[in-house]
Amino acid sequence: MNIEKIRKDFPILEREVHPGKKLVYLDNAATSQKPNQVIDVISEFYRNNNANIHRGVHKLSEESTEMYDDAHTKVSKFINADKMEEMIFTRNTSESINLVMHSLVDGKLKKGDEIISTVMEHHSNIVPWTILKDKGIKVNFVDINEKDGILKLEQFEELINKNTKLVTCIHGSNVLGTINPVKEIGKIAHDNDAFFLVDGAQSVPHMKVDVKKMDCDFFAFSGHKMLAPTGIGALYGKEEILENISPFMYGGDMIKEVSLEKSSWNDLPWKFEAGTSNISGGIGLGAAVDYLESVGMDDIRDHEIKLTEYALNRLEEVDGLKLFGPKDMKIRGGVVSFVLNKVHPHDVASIMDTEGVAVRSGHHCAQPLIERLGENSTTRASFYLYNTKEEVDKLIEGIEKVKKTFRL
Ligand code: 7TS
Repeated sequence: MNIEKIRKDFPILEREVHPGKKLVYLDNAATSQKPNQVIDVISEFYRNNNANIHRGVHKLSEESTEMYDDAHTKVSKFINADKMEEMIFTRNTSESINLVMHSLVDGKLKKGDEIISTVMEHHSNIVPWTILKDKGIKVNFVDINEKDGILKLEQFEELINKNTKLVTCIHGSNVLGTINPVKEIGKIAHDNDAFFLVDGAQSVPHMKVDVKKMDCDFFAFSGHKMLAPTGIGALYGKEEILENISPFMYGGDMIKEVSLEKSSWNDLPWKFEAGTSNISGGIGLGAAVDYLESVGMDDIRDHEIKLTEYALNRLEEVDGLKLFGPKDMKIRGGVVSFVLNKVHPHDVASIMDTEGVAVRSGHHCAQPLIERLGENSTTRASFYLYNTKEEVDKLIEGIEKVKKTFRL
């Protein structure tokens, strides 16, 4: 991988964020930066092709329809889905998970049913399930091993029973970096006739994902974390399941026929895409997939492993710094969370910012996990394909500045 060449594709990386301080962007788990190849495709679409899709017979409508539909095909191939019918575009991971929840609640989930999730989840894979308490649906949570932040797998077997209708888990943790053994977890779900939903927000951008090998029923992810614009996300679902569950939203484009008495639903995936879609966003997501494939997902993963190992080694040498998550890079992504003595993570992040280093501090929308770790918040650096070892050094220099400021 030629990092220098890759960096030239991302104009924002040239920015100075404070006088003399160039941007060191280490907040990729929150959102990624965008390459010219994605920015240009979107602006070209608006300059040349813009029209609504699936309704006009005029030239522009045909072009934009083809571009939008092609993006579904690209994204479905990217995660090795069988066909574009299994690829629904949404706004983001949160909407994808909400779609599954609403569709299952309408006919597949009833009072007395149970769901298994984990304490490692982002709020977007906790809240849609815990609100079902009002409907008499219970959620059980698999715990983590405190020492290295990996799931206690045996608890899936212990918690599952004939009432369990859904098992769900995060693929890559946005706090610990842990990559979960989704294939094994999916097998436990299917052996017990439960659906299996994976939150892939932090895995798809960073590694090769194969939904067929994983054998999940649903797989949710966000475009904005994988070089695409905000406001576009995706939900993969197995065709036979999508055919058999209710739509999430109703209205234009998701119907086949409408009378004043009843309606019938459009073919997949459009049954789940009501109203005018984020057409340019979808096309941008297709361009992001092209870009990631041109670099190579295996190379991106290797690069992130090297950077993370380097960062962990350097951070381990910092006195008073506590690190979270597994050490084994086979089960870890490029996310590094830490706390530094008693310095509040917001102070750490603010001082880092004065050096141009962008990191996130807080609970990372995973409050139950942060609490489970015995913390109120952490500071988090998260890497992507354009980050360098020199930027990791800047992170360490930032931490040294924090220590000096607080006389540690
Ligand atoms: N799931 C995981 C694992 C995530 O990391 C996030 C966002 C989401 C779901 C929600 O994604 P959205 O696109 O619907 O917002 N995570 C983070 C983060 O770690 N910092 O900012 C957003």
